[in-house]
Amino acid sequence: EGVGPQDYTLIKLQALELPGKLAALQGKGTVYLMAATLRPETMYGQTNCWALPEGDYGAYQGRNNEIYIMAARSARNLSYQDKLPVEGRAEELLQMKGQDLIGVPLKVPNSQLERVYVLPLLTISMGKGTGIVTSVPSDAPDDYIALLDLKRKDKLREKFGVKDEWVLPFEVIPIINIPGFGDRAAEKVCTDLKIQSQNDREKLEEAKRQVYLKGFTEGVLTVGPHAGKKVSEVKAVIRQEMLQAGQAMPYSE
Ligand code: A2H
Repeated sequence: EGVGPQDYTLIKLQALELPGKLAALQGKGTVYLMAATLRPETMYGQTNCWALPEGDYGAYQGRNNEIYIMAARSARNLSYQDKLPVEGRAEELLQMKGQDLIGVPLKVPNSQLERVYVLPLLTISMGKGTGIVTSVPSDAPDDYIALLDLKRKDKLREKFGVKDEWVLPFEVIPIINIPGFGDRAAEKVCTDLKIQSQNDREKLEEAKRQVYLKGFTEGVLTVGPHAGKKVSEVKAVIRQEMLQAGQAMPYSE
C-alpha cells in the first residue's frame, strides 16, 4: 500500500439467492457483492468469493435498481465518485456481518462457472477496498492457500458453517501462463515455499512478490477472447470491456 490513491476495479458478483438475513432485500433490486481487485484480467479464473466472517458490511442503494454489498466506508467513498444516487450519501438498506454472506451463491462475470459461493477468509482487512474479495486461486497465493485450507480442514468448514458442496468441487482454473511458473503460478509458489496455511503471512508476502510482477510483465492469457495475448497488453482492455458491460465499476481510495 503506497501513499498515492489506489485504483481498484469493483467486480459485480450477483447474488442468485438471498438466504437468511439477506432475505430482507428480496424484491428491492438486483443484489451484488462488490469485490475490489487490482487484477480484472484474472476473472476467468474465479472459483469463489471471500468475506471476513466478523467484518461489518452493509447493503447500499445503487442506481438502476441495483444494491451493493460492501463495507460502509467504501460505500461512502463510492458516493463521492458519482456511482450512487445521491452525491456524498450512501443509503444503507441493511447491515450484516460477513458470516451472513457465507454460502451465498453468486453469478460472476467472465467465469467459466455458473455459480460460485461466498467463503470465509480470515486475513481480509476491512480498512481497504470493500472487504469483499474475489478468489482466483490460479494466480493469487492468498486465494490458493485459503481455498486449500478450507478443503483440507473439516473443522474450519464446520466453524463457519461452510457446506462441503460450496468448496470441495472447486479446482484451480488455469488462465495465465507465466514462463518459469506455468499456468498455476500460485499453486507452484505456495508448494515451492512450503506454505502451510493462510496464516503463513511472511511466506505469503514472498510468494506474492515472486509471482505478481512476473505475472503482469511476462504472463500470457490462455483462455477467453484475449487468449494468446500478454497480460500487460490486455489488462486495460479487459477492464474497459467489463466497465462498459456494466459488470464492473472503477473505485479509488
Ligand atoms: B486481487 P492491495 Cl489474481 N483485504 O484480486 C485483503 N485483500 C484484499 C482486500 C482486503 N480488504 N481487498 C482486495 N484484496 C486483494 C485478484 C488478484 C489480486 C490476483 C492476484 C493478485 C491480487 C484475485 N484475488 O492482489 O493491498 C485483491 O486480490 C495483489 C496484491 O490493495 C486485490 O487484487 O494492493 C488485492 O488484494 C489488493 O491489494
